[in-house]
Amino acid sequence: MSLANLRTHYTSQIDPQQLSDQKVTLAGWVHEVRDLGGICFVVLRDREGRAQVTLVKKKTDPEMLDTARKLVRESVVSIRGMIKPESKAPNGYELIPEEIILLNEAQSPLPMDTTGKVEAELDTRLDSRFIDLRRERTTAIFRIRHEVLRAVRSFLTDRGFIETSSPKVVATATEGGTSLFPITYFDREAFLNQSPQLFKQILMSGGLDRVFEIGPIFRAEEHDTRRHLNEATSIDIEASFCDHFDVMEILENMVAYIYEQVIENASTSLAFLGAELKVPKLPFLKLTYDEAIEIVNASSDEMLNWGDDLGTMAEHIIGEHVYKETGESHYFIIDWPTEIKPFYAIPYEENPLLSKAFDMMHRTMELSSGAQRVHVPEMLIGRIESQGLDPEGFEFYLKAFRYGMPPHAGWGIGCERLVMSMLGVDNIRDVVLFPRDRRRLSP
Ligand code: AMO
Repeated sequence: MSLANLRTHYTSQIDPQQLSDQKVTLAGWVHEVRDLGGICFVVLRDREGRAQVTLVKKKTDPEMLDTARKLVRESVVSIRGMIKPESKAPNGYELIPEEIILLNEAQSPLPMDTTGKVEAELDTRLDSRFIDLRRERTTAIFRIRHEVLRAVRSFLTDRGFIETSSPKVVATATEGGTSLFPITYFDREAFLNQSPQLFKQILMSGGLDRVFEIGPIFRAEEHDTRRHLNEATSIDIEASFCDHFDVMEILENMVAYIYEQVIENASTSLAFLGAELKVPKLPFLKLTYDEAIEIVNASSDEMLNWGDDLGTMAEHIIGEHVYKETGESHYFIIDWPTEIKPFYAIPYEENPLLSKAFDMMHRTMELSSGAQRVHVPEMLIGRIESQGLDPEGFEFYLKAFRYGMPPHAGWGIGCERLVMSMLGVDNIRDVVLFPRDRRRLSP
C-alpha cells in the first residue's frame, strides 16, 4: 500500500455536511479508547484536532471491533471509513470505520499523560518532549512561534531587508569575553558565536544596506533563571544610513505587526493557551536611562542593587510603573551610559558619556537591545580598548570599517523572550523545543 493512501484528510478538513456518507481516511494517534458495552469509541488525534470513530457492536465486523478494543493509547493508526454528521462529536462528525490499520503500537505505560488530566512537571515534559508535543497546548506554542517568525520574515522583507546567515563558529567574542563556549576547531581554539553582531555590521560595508538574520546565539552564562537559555534564537537586523531612532521605529512596528498576525492566523492556538493578545499601541514609550533610575529610586525603600545594569528587581519596578501609567507593556529605555554598553554603540557627539543605545522592554524583561553603531575606525579602536579588549583580535572586523563604512544601526530581539512575553508563559524553556540550559544537554 502506498503511504499516501494512509491519510486523505486531517481531522479538521472535514465538512460533515459536504462529506456526509463519503469515505475518508484519517491517520494519527489513538488518543482514547472507550468501550461502553454495546458501543466502542476510538478518539483519533492528529496535528489539527480529534475525530471520534464509532463502532456499534452489532453492526461492526467482530475482527475490526477486536482490533479497536485492543488499541493501546498513543499507537499510530490509519482508519478508513464513512463520515456521519454528529453534533455531539468533535468537529461535528463521527467516522464509521471500514478498516483500521495499526501502523505502530505504543508501549505502555507512557512516559507521561497526554490527555491534559494530569499536569506533568516541566522537566518530565522536556525529557519526553515528543510525547509532550502530542498535547494541544504544547503544539500551540510552536505554531505561534512559527507565525511569529513568518511575520518577521514578511515584515522585514517588505521593508527591503535581505535575509542573511553568519557563522556560528568564530574566533572572537562580541558581547563580552566571559560568556563564551570554547570549542576545538581542528588545532585551534574557537567559540560558539554569541551574536551575529560583527558580521551583520561587516555586511553594511559590503553595501547590502539592510539585512536580517534569524539564528542561534550561544551564551555560556551560568544563569539558571526562567528567562535565560544557553542557546537562544536571535532575530537581528542591521540597516545603513539609519540612526537608533530609525531602527527603534522598525522594531516597534514589527512587534505590533507580529501581534496582529498571530491574532489573525493563530486564533485556535491562542485559545488552547487561554492567551488574549492586545496589539501594543505605537509608538512605545521612551524613557531615558536616567528617568528609569528615578522611577526605581522613587518607588520603594527596598534595597535595590542593580550594579552596572538594570537588575531584575529594577526592571520589574519600571515595567509596573509604565504599565500603570500607560496600560502598555512595551517600552524603550534609551540614552544609556556609554561605559555599560558594548563597544559598538556610538556615543552622542554632544555628550560622549551617553550612547545612542537602547533596550526594548516588556513588563519585567528585556526583549531586545540595539544601537546606532560606531562607524569610524579610530573611534571603534578606542572603544574596544576602553572595554579592556584587544583590537588585534577584531582585525577582520575593523578592516571593514577602513574602506567606506556607512553610518548604521541595528538591534537583536530574542525570539523566545518575544514568544513567552506575548503568551504570558512563565518559563522560557516552555517555548523552546529542546532547551539548552545549565543542566540540560539532552534531548
Ligand atoms: P543582547 O545581548 O542584549 O544584544 O541580546 C539581544 C536579545 O537576545 C535575547 N537573549 C537571550 N535570550 C535568552 N537567553 C539568553 N541567555 C539571552 N541572551 C540574549 C534577549 C536580548 O534582549 N548584539 C546585540 C544586539 C544588537 O545590538 O544588535 C546583542 O546581542 O531577548
